[in-house]
Amino acid sequence: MNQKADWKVIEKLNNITFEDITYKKSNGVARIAFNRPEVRNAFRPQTVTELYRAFLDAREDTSIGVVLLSSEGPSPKDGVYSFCSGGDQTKRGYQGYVGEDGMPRLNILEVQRLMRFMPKAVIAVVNGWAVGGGHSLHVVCDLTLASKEHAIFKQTDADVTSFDGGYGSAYLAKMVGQKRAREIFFLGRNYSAQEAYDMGMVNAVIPHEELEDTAYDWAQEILEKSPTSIKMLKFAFNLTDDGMVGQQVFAGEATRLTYMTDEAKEGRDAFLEKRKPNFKDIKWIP
Ligand code: S0N
Repeated sequence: MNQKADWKVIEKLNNITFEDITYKKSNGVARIAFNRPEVRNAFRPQTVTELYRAFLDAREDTSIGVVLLSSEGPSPKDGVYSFCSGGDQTKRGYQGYVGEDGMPRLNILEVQRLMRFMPKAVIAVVNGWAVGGGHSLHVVCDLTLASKEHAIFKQTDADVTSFDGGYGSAYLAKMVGQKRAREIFFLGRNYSAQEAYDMGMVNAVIPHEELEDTAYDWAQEILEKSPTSIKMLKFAFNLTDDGMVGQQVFAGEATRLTYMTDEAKEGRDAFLEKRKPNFKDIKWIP
């Protein structure tokens, strides 16, 4: 593989100038990275707004098939690498994380849903601490690659009373099993990349220096596959865990595929021409 990346940096989208994240694209791959290394890439409301905007752009861009969720670093203060340390606790108010508009929000959950339901593969590139809400984000990603030397997985939600009872915990349990998931949350220990791999929540442990290039290679490998297959497979994998919403997302795509048939064209045209539809030439294929 090893197709060289030719990144095009996107500094702003519409009225949002990216400060808390970096966003760039190359050959079908979008890379969205936390950029607050001095606070272990904790997300404040502004970070979440920027994340949402970038993910939305990646979803809408038909040239993009894979999104890498990564981070910048290490910290200029102490040289420590961090993927993300979750919600910025200095911004946590009485009812949520409070941004410039003074409104308390938990809108990282909207980012989680965007990642979960976007018809493209999302890969977590965990180059350091993945903690709290940062841990949850890696869980929501379709795949996770982890730095052999620097990745550390840890759940502090029960330490700071800010817990993810959704995908971050329940979906994690589907991945690593109930006992392990409860251990991760109830004890809040540190787990290395290898331990996370052995538990089944990491796809590969990669030498730190090769992590970003490897993630790009994995993305290129996925991009060689059929886009519709990747989309339908992602929604199929999601379906059983997402209840009626999972069915809705999967079924919407079935409707879209049906739109592409002569049968659907006849149904629409008959209505527009104010006549009865004629489906008699359509075969009832077993
Ligand atoms: C990441 C940890 C383990 C790193 O430890 P280390 O290496 O010893 O560094 P520190 O000295 O602790 O930190 C360096 C500097 O960074 C600041 N900082 C780190 N994390 C945060 C943070 N989350 N918020 C604000 N600042 C942070 C430190 O204060 C320090 O600054 P200085 O240099 O000025 O002293 C360790 O840092 C750690 O444990 N961090 C806290 C992790 C945590 O508890 N995160 C919150 C957990 N909860 C959530 O994220 C939930 C968020 C949420 O919105 C949500 C809500 C409902 C449902 C779902 C979610 C969801 O997101 O999933």
